[in-house]
Amino acid sequence: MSVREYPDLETFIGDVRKHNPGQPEFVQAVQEVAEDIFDFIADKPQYHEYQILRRICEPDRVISFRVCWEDDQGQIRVQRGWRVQNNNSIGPYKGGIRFHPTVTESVLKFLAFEQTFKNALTGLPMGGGKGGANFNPKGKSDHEVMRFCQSYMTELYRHVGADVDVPAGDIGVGAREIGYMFGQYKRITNQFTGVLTGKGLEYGGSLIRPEATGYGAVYFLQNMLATRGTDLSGMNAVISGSGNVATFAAEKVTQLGGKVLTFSDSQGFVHDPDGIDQDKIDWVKEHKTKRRGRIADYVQEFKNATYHEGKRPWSVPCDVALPCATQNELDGDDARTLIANGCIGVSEGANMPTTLEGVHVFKDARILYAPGKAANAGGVAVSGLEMSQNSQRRSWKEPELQKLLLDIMQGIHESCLQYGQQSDDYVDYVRGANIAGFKKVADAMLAYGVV
Ligand code: NDP
Ligand code: 2IT
Repeated sequence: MSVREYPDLETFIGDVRKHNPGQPEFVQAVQEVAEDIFDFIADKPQYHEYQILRRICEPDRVISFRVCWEDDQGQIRVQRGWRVQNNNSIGPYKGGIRFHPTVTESVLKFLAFEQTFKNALTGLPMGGGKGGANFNPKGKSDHEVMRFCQSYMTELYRHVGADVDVPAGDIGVGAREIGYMFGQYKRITNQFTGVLTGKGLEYGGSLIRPEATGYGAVYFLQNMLATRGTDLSGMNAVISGSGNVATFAAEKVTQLGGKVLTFSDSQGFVHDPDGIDQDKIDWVKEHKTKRRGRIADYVQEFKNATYHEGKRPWSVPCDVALPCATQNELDGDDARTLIANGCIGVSEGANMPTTLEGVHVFKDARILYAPGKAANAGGVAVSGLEMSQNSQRRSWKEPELQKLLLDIMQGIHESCLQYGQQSDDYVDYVRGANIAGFKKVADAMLAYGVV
């Protein structure tokens, strides 16, 4: 028997594509990882013998179910819900829940796959999972969202648990939705356990969880800039999105002396040449998160700003960019535009916001480029700390948590340096993150034999 699973990367990806028809996002995420792993395992027969790469690209299970709910007009609505339990080799499945009309099995499989490596990078004992539904919370009343969340959890509860699978928030799922889902879980099971993270502080949530993803992405950027002897102070930053991750990333950039120039949503982007300071960020948080408005309204409030309907912010000249909205929101042309305009660092708050072509453009240009699985791991890391606090039945203090977040982001940066340093001294953070994450999960899989 040959110890090589596949003769080359193309054959392997072709096989993944064949086995996952109509799932382009999943195939894309696998390809991005496999490009580095193929090379890394070339001289390591144990990984081939146990078919680790092939096995790691097959979720442990994909659960899909019907979610029925009643809208305010008394109409019965039907949505599809999922939970993808990708890999629990190093801990219980862990990862967010996304409610968005664009959610498909492919999107959730790519997210659960990415989550597996990301969670490994944090150094905490968490496997990878992701869930969601093709439900659009926009324009829905609180009661409609509540009924949907309750219905979703009425099926999900049998598949999750504090030591089994611990969901959290993602696009369209914030504190409100987590509250409704936790309430329903508690009601059905009569158990108060750490089955979800991102909870309210009154019922087992952790301090700094809301801030953690955005802050963490900026800490990672600071770590990258430090390798070139510079920092954020005085730098112009372009940020996409205007939700949880984008607004807290903007807050940290501002605190560290940078100037934020843009926010976006699914309709377009705003450019504020005066800079989006803390007061303006607070306005965006209130407007987008609490009142669920459109970013376009920003220009009514702040008159020097301009709104660009249907466009993304990457053409605005900047020193650093933080894509914090969604997958594939930055393509090869956007990457070339950023570089031509002088951008030296990109830190991904979102999951897979850059297309494969964009990733190669960044790497070829030798700029500082951190993939989401490294840069946005701060959120799930603090989720992991929330799990620890729930198990201990204690709440840790903010300074302690702030320090842990800083340390974890620095640790991930070091792992990327360890596996991503190239002969010309360039750090390939994609390669570093892929190999460091893969190695940990793969070695645990080897220890278990064929299961
Ligand atoms: P939110 O729901 O708070 O915000 C999402 C933002 O992205 C909104 O501005 C939204 O605009 C925009 N957006 C959503 N879908 C699209 C789309 N198809 N095209 C353009 N813009 C879009 O989500 P989060 O801030 O939590 O998540 C943002 C990204 O960060 C996601 O990729 C998520 O997976 C990732 N992430 C989140 C973590 C967390 O802890 N929350 C942790 C790690 C990663 P609109 O209002 O118009 O929908
Ligand atoms: O993509 C992500 O890492 C998240 N949405 C957060 C997951 C979590 O379990 O906190």
